[in-house]
Amino acid sequence: MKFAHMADVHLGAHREPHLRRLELEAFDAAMTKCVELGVDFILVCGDLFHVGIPDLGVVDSALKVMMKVRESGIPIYAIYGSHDYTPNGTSIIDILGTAGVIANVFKPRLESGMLELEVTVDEKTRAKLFGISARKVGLESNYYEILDRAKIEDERGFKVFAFHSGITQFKPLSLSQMETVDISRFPRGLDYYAGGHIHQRGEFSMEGYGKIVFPGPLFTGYGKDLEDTVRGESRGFYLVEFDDKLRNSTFVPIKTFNGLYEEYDFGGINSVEANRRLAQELEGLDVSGKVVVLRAFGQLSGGRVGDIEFGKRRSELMARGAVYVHLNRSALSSMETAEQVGVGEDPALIEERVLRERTVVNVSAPELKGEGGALLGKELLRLLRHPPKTGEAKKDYESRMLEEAIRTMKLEGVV
Ligand SMILES: [Mn+2]
Repeated sequence: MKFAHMADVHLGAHREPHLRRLELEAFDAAMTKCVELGVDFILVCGDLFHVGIPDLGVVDSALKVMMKVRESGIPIYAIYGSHDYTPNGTSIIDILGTAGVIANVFKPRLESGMLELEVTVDEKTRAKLFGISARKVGLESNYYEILDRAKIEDERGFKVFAFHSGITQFKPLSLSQMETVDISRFPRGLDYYAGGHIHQRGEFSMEGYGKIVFPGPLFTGYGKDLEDTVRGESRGFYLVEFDDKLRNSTFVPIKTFNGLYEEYDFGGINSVEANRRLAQELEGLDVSGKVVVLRAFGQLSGGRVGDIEFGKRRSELMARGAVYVHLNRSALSSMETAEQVGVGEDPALIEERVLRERTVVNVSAPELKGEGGALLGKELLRLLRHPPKTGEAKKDYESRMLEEAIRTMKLEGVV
């Protein structure tokens, strides 16, 4: 028997039409591959969509792909990822659940202060699935701290634990800022720990626990993912073979796109020279049909970062047939202006960094300070990013946003 384990699909992450098409093709290719491989079920460990209320065009395309899988008799199980939440509580994941396209395996029940997870038994294979969704970071009690582990550990048979969070012991160096869960908070002795959230593939093992796997993004989320994919990081999902025990788990790569990665050290030269050098370096490159990532770094000896005509170069590359051009100037600065341009950095990471730096304000409310303040700020920003619903009047939209902001800040009854 076998199942497919994927995570961080981030459908709808890309606005650029060509990338959006490739994103859908990768999802289609992965799902088609699952059918060909004859998997008994598919498990998606969070962030199936990039946002909780995605563009309906994206939903429609994704649904067509998933319906093909469902019509082949293959169930799709999922948990909520950090991107799947919505402020009002109903996510596309719930809607697809109601429609019977996917089944949410996070079935929590609070029993005298403890979080019990109800098991999902896959009908055909009798595999037992336990899932824990990403929590809204910092704003509600940590599921793991109140998790009834013994109940899960006592269950017999082939068991899978689906989760969407980093594990402290296996955190990649590049994500040192990320909040993670200590492995000791996980139930022990399950056969397979199906992870999500970490956008970097990894397989781990530890005494007392079965195989722990993070498949990484199925395609490419954004920012750093794009850079890593272009630099040759393969993307895909895991094929997990089992009977009453885990027999094998292998990575199944999916074709993403052809990429070209170029980086330039502009340290010690001025902006005029840097601009000239950039134009010259790009001249002979074959960019046709490729996703191009340009990374510039170093401290210019004079002039401003803005003097370098990145926009113009991007247009030229697009005119020469590049599919998409991504600029990373986060490590480029100038001695003259000491400016730090964050363009190309992950928006989420910029937000987090700025919020962390700025929450040292002098206010009396402890929840607005430090780590908690940064998390609350992040949550508010996420909320405010939600556009009005189709046909929603401005007045209704405003009062809904206000209401949700008050709830997020736990100020009900106060204002
Ligand atoms: Mn993700």
